[in-house]
Amino acid sequence: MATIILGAQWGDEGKGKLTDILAPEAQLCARAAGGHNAGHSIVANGVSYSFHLLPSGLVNPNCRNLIGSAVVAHIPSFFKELEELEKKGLSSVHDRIFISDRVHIDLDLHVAVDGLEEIELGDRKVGTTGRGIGPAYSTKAARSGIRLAEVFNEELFESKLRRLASGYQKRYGDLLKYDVEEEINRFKTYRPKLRKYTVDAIAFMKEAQENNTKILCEGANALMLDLDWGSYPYVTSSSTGIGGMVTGLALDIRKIGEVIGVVKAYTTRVGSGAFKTEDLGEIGEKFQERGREWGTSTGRRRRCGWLDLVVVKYTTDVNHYTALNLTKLDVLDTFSTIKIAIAYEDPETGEKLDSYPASLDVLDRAKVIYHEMPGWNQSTTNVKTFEELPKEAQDYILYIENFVGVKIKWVGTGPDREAMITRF
Ligand code: 2SA
Ligand code: MG
Repeated sequence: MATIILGAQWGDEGKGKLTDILAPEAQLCARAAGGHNAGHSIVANGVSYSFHLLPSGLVNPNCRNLIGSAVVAHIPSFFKELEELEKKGLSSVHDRIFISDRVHIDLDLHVAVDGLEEIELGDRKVGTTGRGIGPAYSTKAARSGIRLAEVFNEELFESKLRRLASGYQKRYGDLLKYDVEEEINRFKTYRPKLRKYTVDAIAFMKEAQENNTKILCEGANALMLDLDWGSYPYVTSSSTGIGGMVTGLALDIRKIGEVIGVVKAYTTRVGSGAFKTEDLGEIGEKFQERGREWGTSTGRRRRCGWLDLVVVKYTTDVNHYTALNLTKLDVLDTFSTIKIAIAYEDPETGEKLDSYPASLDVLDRAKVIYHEMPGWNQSTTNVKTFEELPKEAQDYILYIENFVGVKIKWVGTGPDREAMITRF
């Protein structure tokens, strides 16, 4: 059976913590898409581990881990992350990580191009993580990308890489700070080391699913950053929703169990793009400080604002969650009034928009309609049962559940692993 964890906003909802809680039961933990742009930290046995490209099931010594076929893998980061986990004392990481031979390589060339593309966009820049993700997926879509399987054919790899590099060189000239021979040489060292981890992910997943392995599919980024469904063009370049999971891992849809949407009790976003409930004043600052809202991969300060249920409902309609995990409830502990966005309205006609609009113009113009609720003004940190929560906090949870139409199974009440209410 597969349990799927997905981000229901713009990322950093706290997917890592739920993954960590569910990981002890999992025999296999898999990433389907994205690359080392993802980021979360997990605290286990007093040690803090950072994950970017690797699946976080590595913290569980009994869990095998797969980097699925729709991931773009930056090989130096793969080795560096493994090394760091090993240094922190995680056992047998090298024997428990597998990588699909179909992943596309996120090259240092792509990393260099990422920065140049952002400069070219000027004030329309996406605010990427600078990890080469967009260029790597563009190369893949243009059908000139390099798959891991091809890395093992030295001649083919080198000729494809030289061709790619010369294409970008023509476009960017001296602006491109990149030496193709250096990258080719680096791969001479990686090539023999990579063999051991490389698998045919179809056979790997088929075996796992036929044997009823407990699989945890770890979402990266979030649906509002999805290439098809997100707030395009301010998105990442992969499929971050349920569809991307099925495609990236060749999941047997009859063996999908829970699809969990992770929702932060307020909203954050890093990078550019519309954010209707963003608060640039005191409230946003309070979320930022109380919620420790800094990017785990790039250290960027996250933009903050009230919970937007138009967004959460929209991602629910795409991802079809069977349960929700509401996270960081305790960050709201000190507000006397709490606001929730429940609709967008056309300011001229006063008409309610049906859903999150596809057009940036419509989105920009839209007026946000808020529902106000009384805050609870007391600490909920480390509360472990729903009944122990103040009445106003219970009402907040029930309001969200009712609005979205999906049960909130878990509620996060603090950074500790134990600070989680499991309702049923
Ligand atoms: P990219 O680099 O091409 O994927 O960037 C495109 C957009 O996607 C956003 N994005 C993210 N948003 C939130 N968290 C992400 N991961 C790291 C984290 C980010 C960090 O967990 O903290 O450390 O800054 C992530 N990755 C991509 C990005 O901001 C662009 O808006
Ligand atoms: Mg993150």
